[in-house]
Amino acid sequence: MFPTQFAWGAGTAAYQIEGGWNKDDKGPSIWDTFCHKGGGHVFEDHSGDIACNSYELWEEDLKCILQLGLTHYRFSLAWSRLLPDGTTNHVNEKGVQYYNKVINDLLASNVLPMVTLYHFDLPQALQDQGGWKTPEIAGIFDSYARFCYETFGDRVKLWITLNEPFVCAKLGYEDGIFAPGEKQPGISAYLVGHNMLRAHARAWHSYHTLYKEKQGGAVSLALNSDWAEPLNPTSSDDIAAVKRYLAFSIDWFTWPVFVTGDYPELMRSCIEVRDKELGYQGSRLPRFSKDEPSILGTADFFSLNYYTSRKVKDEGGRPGCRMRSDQGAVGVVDPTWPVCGVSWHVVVPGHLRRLLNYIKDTCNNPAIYITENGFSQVGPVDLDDVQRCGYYKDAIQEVETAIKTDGVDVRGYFAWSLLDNFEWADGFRVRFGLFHVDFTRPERTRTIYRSGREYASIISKYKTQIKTNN
Ligand code: GBH
Repeated sequence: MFPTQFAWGAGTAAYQIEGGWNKDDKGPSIWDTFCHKGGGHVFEDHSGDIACNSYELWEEDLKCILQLGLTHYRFSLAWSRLLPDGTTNHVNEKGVQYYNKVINDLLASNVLPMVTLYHFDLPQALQDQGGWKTPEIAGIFDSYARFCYETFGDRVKLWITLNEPFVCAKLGYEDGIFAPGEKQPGISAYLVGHNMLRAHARAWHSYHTLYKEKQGGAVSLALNSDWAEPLNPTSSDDIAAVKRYLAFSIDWFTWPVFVTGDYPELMRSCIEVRDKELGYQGSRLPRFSKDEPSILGTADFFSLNYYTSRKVKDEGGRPGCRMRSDQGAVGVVDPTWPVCGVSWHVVVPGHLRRLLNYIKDTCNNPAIYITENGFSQVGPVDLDDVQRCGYYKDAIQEVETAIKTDGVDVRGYFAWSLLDNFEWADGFRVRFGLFHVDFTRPERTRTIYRSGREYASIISKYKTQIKTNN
């Protein structure tokens, strides 16, 4: 039994579904650039130019949402569709109209919007000025956020400022496999993470000073993390490595926002040891300035994206200047864990419950929305995706146990994703949808998977229970 008012949702992100990459007045984003430069950065040089064409087919998406019986829908705004050069100097009214229609249609259908301001698609014009590596980006993001609160906040009450700063920083600047594709290991990711936290905090403070009273909504940022366990549970080195692994993934962002207002000491000390060895004067991990608005306390709820798990082994003495060497730990896949779809994705349902408890224990028992959790399919399309059905059932069961048995304050569950879509560097090869999308047809026909029907029936069972209890 789930609490009354539990949010049952599904999510998408603008670049992954909208298409219309240069329709009307939209400006390019770093993902447009990254895909268009070709060279195999993205599987078979796929791009989100058309994707699910949700920019033109929103009403088809709405039908899917209604078919599932969702209470909430999470989607993101394409910053450069609203503000083509990233600044409020120029507003694209067509973009405003598009999102107004999405929001109004949802509300008219009794579905509540959860809106992400930023899901990986920085306006290219801002990237050209240094993007997330420059301190100025925090103020620019804040202006964009205020514009969105002002324009949509009379109707949107759940806001996510940034999706997964960890992924933006690490995949975009450490590994270079996501846009903007920069590979400056051991340096830029820390800077990018830092400016993302500053940007988020500015936008949270703006909401609370200027809009909270009038609009009554809540603002957070979406954090992702693997669950981690020691490779050898009797090795104290591996146990210590797990602590470092978590310090460099989830704690990196939760400590500043929920715990101390600063990075985990463990993370700082690991990096500083290596700084000295490498002859750096200061630290590569920036410090928060006392003259800026505080980072601590800038989340009205916890937004968690969870997919997978790793076994962690110590590799303490590894030389070099990389996040991995700073951390002295590496996560590996346990060969006995079932893989779902793509190779990074091993599924251990009980680990969602453990991660929820970890957040409860380390972040002062926050209200938690699971804003992403899902399972993919690769290879031939199989609408009868029994395995994914099972994974959804198990995951949701673990959430229920975390609530009932462990007292974790979970307020909602959002499946990822509503639709098969552009899965970033994996292109259209990896399908996370509850609905299949036929990318070979101009209509981009949506067809429900068995897992979509399974999810719909879980939601409808919940709704019946709520009715009978009232
Ligand atoms: C989410 O990130 C994103 O928010 C969402 O947009 C995306 O569709 C969803 O994941 C599914 O991937 O082995 O180097 O290829 C979750 C974090 C980051 C996990 C990329 C998988 C692949 C790493 N994901 N990572 S790699």
